[in-house]
Amino acid sequence: MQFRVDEAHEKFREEIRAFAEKEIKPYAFQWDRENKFPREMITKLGQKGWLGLPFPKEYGGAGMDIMSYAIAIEELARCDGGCGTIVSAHISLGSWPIYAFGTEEQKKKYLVPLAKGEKLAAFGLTEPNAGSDAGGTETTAVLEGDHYVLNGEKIFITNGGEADTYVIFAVTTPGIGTRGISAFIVESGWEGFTIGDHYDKLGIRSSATAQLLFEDVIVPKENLLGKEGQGFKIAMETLDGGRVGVAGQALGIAQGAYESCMAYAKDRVQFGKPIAFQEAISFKIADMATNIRAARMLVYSAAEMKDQHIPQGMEAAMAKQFASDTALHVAQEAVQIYGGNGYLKGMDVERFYRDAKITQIYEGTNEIMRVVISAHILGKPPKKETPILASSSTSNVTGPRKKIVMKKGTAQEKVDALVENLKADGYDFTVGIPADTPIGEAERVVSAGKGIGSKDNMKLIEDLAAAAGAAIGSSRPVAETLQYVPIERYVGMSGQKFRGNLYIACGISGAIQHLKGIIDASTIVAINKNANAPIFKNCDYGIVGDVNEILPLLTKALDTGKKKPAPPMKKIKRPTPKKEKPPYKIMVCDGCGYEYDPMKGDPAADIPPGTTFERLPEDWTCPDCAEPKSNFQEA
Ligand code: COS
Repeated sequence: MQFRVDEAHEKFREEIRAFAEKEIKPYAFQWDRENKFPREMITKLGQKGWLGLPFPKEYGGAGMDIMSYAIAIEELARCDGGCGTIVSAHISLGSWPIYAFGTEEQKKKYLVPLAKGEKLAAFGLTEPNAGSDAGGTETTAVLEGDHYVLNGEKIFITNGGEADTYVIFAVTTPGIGTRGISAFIVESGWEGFTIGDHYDKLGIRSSATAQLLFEDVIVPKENLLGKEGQGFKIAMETLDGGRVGVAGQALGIAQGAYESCMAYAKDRVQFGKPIAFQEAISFKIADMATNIRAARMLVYSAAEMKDQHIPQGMEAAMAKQFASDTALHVAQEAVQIYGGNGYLKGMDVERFYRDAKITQIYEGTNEIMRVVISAHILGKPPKKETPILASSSTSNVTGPRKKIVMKKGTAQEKVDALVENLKADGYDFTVGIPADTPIGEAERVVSAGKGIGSKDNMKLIEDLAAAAGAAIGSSRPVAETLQYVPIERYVGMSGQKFRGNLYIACGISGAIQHLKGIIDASTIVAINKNANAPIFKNCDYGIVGDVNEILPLLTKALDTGKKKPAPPMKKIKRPTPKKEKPPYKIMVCDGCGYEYDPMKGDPAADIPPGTTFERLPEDWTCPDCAEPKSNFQEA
């Protein structure tokens, strides 16, 4: 294995370190505290050409190597982990796949402004049901003539809401697993593409992370990146390369924390000498330095391999895993060396400690890194031959649900249909519970999300709760940020869990953190004007409509005057899950009974795995008896 960092690289380090010391370090505390995206600093980085650092000059880049890129991310993160994240996601995740897989037209149109720093990029792979198991993608792109129609949701997207260009992964051929996923270039501002929740994070708070929502977004055919079905490989190869960036970021965080605590340890005197010279501390420093050096070797050697076009998937995973573990350990020890001072807000080691944690989690958890590394060493574990059904529309966070969503008809018709269904399920609206019943004990809850709008509209929730005989709940932002209800009324993963029968979610989009709090509800009703809101995939009954219009009608329909006290709660039974049918047709040869398997294709006839029956060439014949394609019947 070769390894070198030459003078030119060290000169470049000096340059970018000087930039980070001047443009990042003084502001990092404020950006962290205010969760503020450093737009001005990013513009300056772009003007220096560093947002296109590893791309060729002909595409607007700086034409530098991957080693310089790793050094750049390290130096930015040495002052602020979040800034490392922004740039690494822009270069490695958002821009690189366009460079590596884009057509000449796509590169000219999208890569050039990204590399010049005129635009910012993001990468949309993760979904509620597709995190480490990226093959579980549920976002769909359906080809209709000269365009695809994109529908779905992406979560935890770095640069989400700040970026202009997004590389998005979606299923184009359902039912065939990873081979049915394709990649697309999507622009911000396209109709139906909206930014959902911005996350309030533990660390890397200067970087923006948001949810992306796609509702019937028209994506021109020419924005398909690579070929149809190539998306998973594009994602995997992008992540393989991108891990050099995260590893560099982790290394920078470790370096920053190390330098800071060393300076403190030399200055702080206890028992008559600087604590740096107390053995307990000097040994910590020795261990930190050793681990940082080992991490640096791993990061730079993976970068060098990439520069020399040597496959580096395993080495990048090793670098990411080791450097991120080092970052967290070093930052933790740095806080320890600072003692009580290190526990205070405003101390850089406190921020480094929080920033470090994410590097063990994102762009592939360290557990996945070990899967990648061991698969390189041992080969892939054997897989079952059964077709992988893409976790289709039936999979959701809240378990099996009826998903009867009323989109058409007048508001009154939708409300009438909902009330009829609820009564048929056994709900008695002549009885009720007090509005302030603790969420964990309530049989029914009417809950408000951000979609409720202004505080005055809480009257709509109060009226509906009274008419439905329910307690009042809310999503987290409504209780915590907007403070429309007391904090103990907030339902969700980190709030109160609803275990009763009926949950009516009003203006709640259905972030996974909220849905985890209502998993045990017998019946979930969703009312939201965004037909694509994730809550609809997680509800039994849904009304697509404006809360201002629907809630008064529903209140009127459920109002039975003064409620009798509800009897002790009896749990209403939930629907049982339906058996999943393969999402493709099962086609069988009339002549010999051979069943065509899209997961296998027909290698002898050069038909690749992942080809559905419909896409087989018309002159294709049965591999067993040579009957023509037209003699196949649906089983
Ligand atoms: N480069 C190129 N192709 C790859 C690849 C890689 N690194 N890893 C897998 N592939 C290909 C395989 O060769 C296989 O191709 P064929 O269908 O032609 O055989 C296909 O992709 C599916 O591979 P596999 O069956 O190994 O996929 P799995 O679903 O088992 O996933 C892991 C493998 C776990 C490695 C993958 O899902 C992964 O990396 N997950 C983490 C995702 C991640 O980092 N998420 C973080 C959010 S994004 S910021």
